[in-house]
Amino acid sequence: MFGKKWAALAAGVMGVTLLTGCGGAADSAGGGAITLGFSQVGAESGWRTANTKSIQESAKSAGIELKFSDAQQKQENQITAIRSFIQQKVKVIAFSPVVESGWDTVLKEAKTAGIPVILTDRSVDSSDKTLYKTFLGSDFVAEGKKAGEWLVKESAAATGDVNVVELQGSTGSAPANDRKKGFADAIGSTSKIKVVASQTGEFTRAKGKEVMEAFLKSQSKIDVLYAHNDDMALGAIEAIEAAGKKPGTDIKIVSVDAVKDGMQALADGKINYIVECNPLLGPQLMDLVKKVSAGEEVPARIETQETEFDQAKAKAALPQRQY
Ligand code: GYE
Repeated sequence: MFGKKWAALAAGVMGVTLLTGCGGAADSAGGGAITLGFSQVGAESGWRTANTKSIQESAKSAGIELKFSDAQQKQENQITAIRSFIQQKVKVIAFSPVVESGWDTVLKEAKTAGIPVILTDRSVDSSDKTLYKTFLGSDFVAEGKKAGEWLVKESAAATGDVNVVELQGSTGSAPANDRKKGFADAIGSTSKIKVVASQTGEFTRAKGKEVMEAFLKSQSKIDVLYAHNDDMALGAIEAIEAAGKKPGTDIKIVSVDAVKDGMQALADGKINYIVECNPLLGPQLMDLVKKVSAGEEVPARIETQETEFDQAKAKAALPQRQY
């Protein structure tokens, strides 16, 4: 009953074998898996770990051959990785830029080599928009604004000054620049809300803890901590507790990301509000890689869908949280 089908299938397989057997050059130029060179920022946070996993898993299920490189927070490592991808003649290059500035030269090299570039998660400040095909990621200004708007509401009844300390992300990165700006814009018209200290915590727990310890020593009154990501907030919580204060009560905390550990601290009452930033960009990225390598047009900007969490919403969402 299946005889004919099997015969046809076998012939097909043989055909493919024959084609690949005598057409090596044609194979590497056209057929075969798409190769994607991806340069990641590093492994600084829970967000980043979830992002890396999403990219690796979705490349696998999309049948895309992934060349993954970890820049360990250094722009020069990313530039080296991109140059090596160009040399290896990958089909598409994607990367999440550590900082916003200084990309024009290497992006021009990719363009000259005819390799399309996709920016994921973070953008660059190049004025020449033809240097990359699209930018897939969040609106970080909007995230900072949501954090600020929450604080304005939260402080509505306050009669005196509301003193805020800010833990910024990695210096020069798009999320640090934009989350600072969005927050400042939102609290701008409320003069009682004052950012009394602002310093980088490099998006890590260890640095968040260290800088918060310094804030607690140098500031006589801290009402609120605004952390540009959950990991820094989690480090700061340790510092606050070690100083004999109650995070979430004595010092209110608002952060960005909504990774599992952050959501747990929110559900436990140690954080007060989290603005979500979605790291699961892999499936959308692989879709774009396929389109771009087929020469199809793609939108210049693709924004991630996100929400916000208060303590009750975090409790409800935690059991299904993937990362
Ligand atoms: O919020 C932070 C990570 O670029 C959106 O980088 C990303 C940020 C994220 O280290 O946790």
